[in-house]
Amino acid sequence: MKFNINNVRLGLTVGSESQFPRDPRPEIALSGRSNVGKSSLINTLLGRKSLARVSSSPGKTITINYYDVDGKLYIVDLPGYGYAKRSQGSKRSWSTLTENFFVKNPSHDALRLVIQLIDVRTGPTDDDIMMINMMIDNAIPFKVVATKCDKLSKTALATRINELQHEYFEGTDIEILPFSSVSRDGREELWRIIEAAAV
Ligand SMILES: Nc1nc2c(ncn2[C@@H]2O[C@H](COP(=O)(O)OP(=O)(O)OP(=O)(O)O)[C@@H](O)[C@H]2O)c(=O)[nH]1
Ligand SMILES: [Mg+2]
Repeated sequence: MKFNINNVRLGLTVGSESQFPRDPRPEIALSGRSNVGKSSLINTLLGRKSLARVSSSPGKTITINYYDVDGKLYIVDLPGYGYAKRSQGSKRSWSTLTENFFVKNPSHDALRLVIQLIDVRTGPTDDDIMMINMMIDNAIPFKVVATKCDKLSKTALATRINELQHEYFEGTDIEILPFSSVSRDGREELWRIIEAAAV
């Protein structure tokens, strides 16, 4: 499916499970720890500077934001996890809402793909690995994308991606896609993946 990305807007902001959309429109969700670059990736994909809010104070908003792409697709910005300074209560509401997105969501069948972000330099955290295992266990299709690749030189990047691939995903069909919201590297390939998934 192709999309006119001049026709995008924030469609829905969901703060509790009763607000999940019920329409069958395909959804692509962004998952990853706080500050990994989910909102920046959405802005890069959609060619907007500040459609999705890039956090100056990470981990504050605990809502799930649905970006309406051309009336045909939702790109879903999930709240980031693993933000250490968050209060206990706010950590709990993170996990309840996000868990419900995956398990109690009336439009569960609309979820076509989760884009799981990892920081290219840090590599996957324990929480990232937990997310990936949850998606494998529940047969949720996902793609691992390494962000902030502009922070490494070209050769260091190739080495690092190889290293991560071998250390974490050896013997699986999981393939890491390098991405940068600064250089926009990986944008075209990610669009192809989204277009193929959003059928
Ligand atoms: N150099 C570089 N910085 C990036 C990149 N992507 C995001 N950042 C920076 O990383 C910080 C966090 O980016 P966000 O897009 O807000 O991260 P997020 O995952 O949406 O964070 P939460 O909303 O808190 O979950 C910001 O300062 C961004 O400018 C990237 O590809 N390269
Ligand atoms: Mg964000």
